[in-house]
Amino acid sequence: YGLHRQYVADRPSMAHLARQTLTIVLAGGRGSRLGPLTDWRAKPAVPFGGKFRIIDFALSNCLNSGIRRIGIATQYKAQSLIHHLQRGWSFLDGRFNEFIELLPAQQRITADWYRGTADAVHQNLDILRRHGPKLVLILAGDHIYKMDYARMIDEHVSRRADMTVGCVEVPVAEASAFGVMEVDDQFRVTAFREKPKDPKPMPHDPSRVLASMGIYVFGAEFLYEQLIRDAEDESSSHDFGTDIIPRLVAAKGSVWAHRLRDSSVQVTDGEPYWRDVGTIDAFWDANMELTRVTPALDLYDQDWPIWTYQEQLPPAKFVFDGSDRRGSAVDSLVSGGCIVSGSTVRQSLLFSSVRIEDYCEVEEAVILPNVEVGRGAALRRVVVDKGAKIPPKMRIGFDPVEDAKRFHVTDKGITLVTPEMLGQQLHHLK
Ligand code: ADQ
Ligand code: ADP
Repeated sequence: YGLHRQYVADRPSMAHLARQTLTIVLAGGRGSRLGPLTDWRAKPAVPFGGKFRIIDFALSNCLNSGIRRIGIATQYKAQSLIHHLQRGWSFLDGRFNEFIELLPAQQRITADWYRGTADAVHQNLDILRRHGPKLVLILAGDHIYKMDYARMIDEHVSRRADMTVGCVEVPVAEASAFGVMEVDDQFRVTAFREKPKDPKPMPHDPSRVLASMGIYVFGAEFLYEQLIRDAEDESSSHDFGTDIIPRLVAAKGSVWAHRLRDSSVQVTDGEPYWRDVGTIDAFWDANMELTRVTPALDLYDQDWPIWTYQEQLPPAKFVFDGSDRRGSAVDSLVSGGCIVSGSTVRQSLLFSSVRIEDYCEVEEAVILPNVEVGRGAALRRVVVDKGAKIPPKMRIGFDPVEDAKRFHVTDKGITLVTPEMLGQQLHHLK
């Protein structure tokens, strides 16, 4: 007891640990399973939830966790992401040693772009060292969740871990998309395999595996040593999941798992909310969930706000055009600048400045900003990309065979419509 008390007394506060931490958000991947949605933008820049971009969730978690030194590694199709970060996330104050810094791939060490996630951090080693953090938190910029990272860091420090990996339980059927780990009863990682074909389920539940969230805490010096060693290894693909973690676990390093369950700021049905919106179906599903009366992801929680950039726009407006139809939306999220005129919108998300003309039916639709839906059009189970103009009377989502000729129809029957599929050129887009 005496020892324990002394330890607790010596222990830095979570706020102190958060201040000693620098975060690198990995935002350079392709996210290729999102198909045409990521033709022109990186996955972290994909709009989500009526007014956010996917990366806003990881960044908001940082701020809400007290972490205010953030580097963002960008590479693939970064213009839209950079644009968003510059407009929405440039408010941290350098005078207080707070910053959000862009770390574009720029061939600082060799002639290579970021080859893998570990290489993306390694190529910024000099920048990391200059900031001199004690701890480094590595995040993926492409998941939707709320998490208090200070708790994960606190656990890392109190366990005196070399590395801590954030984890969640996922169904066995999805395991091959993740790093899958085995842990002992203290949650020390005893085995780790990246995207295994024959994953080993959790001992108490054969239907689930413990999956890596792709987020990690390291002591800074330990991380630097690992990255330098990895960079010298020519057989490595320079990826945390494929190379660094399996190597550390095999060498019986002190690698621990931190469950989102332990530290989640909200738990629904016993499972914390965490979504990898990696496919169009998963993207549509996660957006649709938000139209429920009490969705698992509460965007209205003032204690854990999600920050974003938003344009100054007039309020959403619903017009009764004087004939037989009232403009209305039910079970829907409607952003600023939208006008719904003489049409009904059900179970849908309208991002900013969407116009719905008279006599339209819009149902289970995710409509990104600046879309126009012409008079008499009908949309069902669709995702409409930014700036598309749906011609009057066009029906989408009723005949999958017809739709597949022009648009992108998923296995689940969700239709993705982009301006290009409608033959609309970039210079016509708003
Ligand atoms: P993956 O889903 O394969 O697995 P990955 O493609 O490595 O994820 O991307 C992880 C993050 O890093 C993303 O935010 C991505 O944008 C970014 N990224 C990818 N390549 C990059 C590069 N070359 N430069 C900069 N950023 C890059 C990972 C882990 C798994 C874990 C899942 C959880 O490897 O173990 O289960 O994430 O989703
Ligand atoms: P923004 O950054 O303007 O908010 P998005 O998030 O929709 O826009 O990102 C789309 C990005 O892709 C923009 O930079 C846009 O200029 C670019 N883009 C869209 N369509 C094309 C195209 N057909 N050819 C080249 N670039 C395109």
